[in-house]
Amino acid sequence: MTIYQNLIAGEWVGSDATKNINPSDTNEVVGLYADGTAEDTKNAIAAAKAAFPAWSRSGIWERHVILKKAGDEIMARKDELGALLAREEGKTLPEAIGETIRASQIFEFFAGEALRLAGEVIPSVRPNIGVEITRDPLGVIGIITPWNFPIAIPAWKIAPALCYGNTIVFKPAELVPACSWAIVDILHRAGLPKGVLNLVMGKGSVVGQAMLDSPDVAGITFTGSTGTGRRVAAASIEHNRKFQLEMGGKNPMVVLDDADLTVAVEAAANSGFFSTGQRCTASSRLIVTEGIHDKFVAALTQKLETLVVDNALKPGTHIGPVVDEKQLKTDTDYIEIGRQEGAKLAFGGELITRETPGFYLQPTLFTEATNQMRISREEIFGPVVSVIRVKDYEEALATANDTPFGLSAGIATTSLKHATHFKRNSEAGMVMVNLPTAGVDFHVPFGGRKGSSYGPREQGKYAAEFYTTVKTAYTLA
Ligand code: UN1
Repeated sequence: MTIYQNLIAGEWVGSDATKNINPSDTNEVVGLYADGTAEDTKNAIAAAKAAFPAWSRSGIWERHVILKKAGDEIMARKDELGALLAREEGKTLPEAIGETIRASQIFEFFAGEALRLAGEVIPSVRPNIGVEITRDPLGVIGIITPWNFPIAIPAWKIAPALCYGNTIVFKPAELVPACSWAIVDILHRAGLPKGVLNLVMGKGSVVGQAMLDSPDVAGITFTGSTGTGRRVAAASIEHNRKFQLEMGGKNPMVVLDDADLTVAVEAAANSGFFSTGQRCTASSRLIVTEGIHDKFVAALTQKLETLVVDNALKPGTHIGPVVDEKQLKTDTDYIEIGRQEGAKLAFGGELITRETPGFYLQPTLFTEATNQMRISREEIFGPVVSVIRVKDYEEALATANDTPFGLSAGIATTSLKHATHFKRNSEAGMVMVNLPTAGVDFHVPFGGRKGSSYGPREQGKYAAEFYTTVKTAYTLA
């Protein structure tokens, strides 16, 4: 079997490899992907550092052309790359193709942004002096991405990093190297100069650690677990390095008595269970007022009965497998915890077998949960959702905000008053009215508050906040 290698200083290197396994069919090896070492990582950082002066001064047209070519090729290959994504991560083929399209759109967006770089010219408070405010790139950016969005998250970190003139050392999640390899191959062939984008696949404890330890990495952008995020933060402060973290969520969706029941059930089913609940924007707490509670639970349960859990590539599958055995164990452990805490298992909770051996779990719904239970406070990252009954809107809002996280929050209501109040008072970075908490646009800011995020927002033109540093220049005229 071919080994998909790391790209360091414009050369494909590496002979030791790890198997990339399909979670829908664990007999299938998606491919062999290089296992980078600390030495590889150091070489990649050195290459990125050497490539920075020229790339940071490259013309914006060159950046535009390369980003645009990448966006176009990803779109042209959306079905093939989508299938690869579904095979390595386990989300359904339509979801995977949708994510691939999103990655393409992100490259197209930043291809455009490259042509719109601008600064400000401001008169000084002193006579005969002009002030210019510009944005400089940071330098070498370390990119560390999670397994749940194998193509979109790499795209939304790589595209702005390049657009604003940075060079990159990129470490994708060990579970999903295939889409990352494909993006890097596309950008390499699109004409990126040597060393501008380096790919080091491998273990977090080896490759990630070498990135954290390097004084030559000027910024790290990380999406993943809260624990690793804290390590990135501590190591980055040590090196006076800029860092951006996107971590967990325990996103609430409030359902009020006046909600349109169909809208509420669709939004809850989508954000709780699609992508197997493996999204940091998933709603895992459904906070439902008394008057609609029983009707809502009955309708949601009915909906869950119709959802097909099966091989991600099979037409008709709504929910693919859990990503791997470790995550499956976390999910089933939490289901046990929920039972012991006294929540009522209203649907699911069981492992299922399908034609192909994989990590299949029923969508699982707990009712009669409280907001203090561990299943309501800790991020599970699986298809496990709890329903919390509340008296009225005020209690719903307070419960929604009573969480260590603050990424996304939703409300299902037909009341303008409550929708408006919720948008103003929700302590989350993103608020959704009559929409799922997950599934965001690619051209507007993404990020959260409290324990969910740290540093500037990602995506859209707000991405410049992280990927550049501001310079103020004074000139005596
Ligand atoms: C989405 O909900 O469309 O890891 C995106 C995650 C997020 C991305 C969610 N960073 O789930």
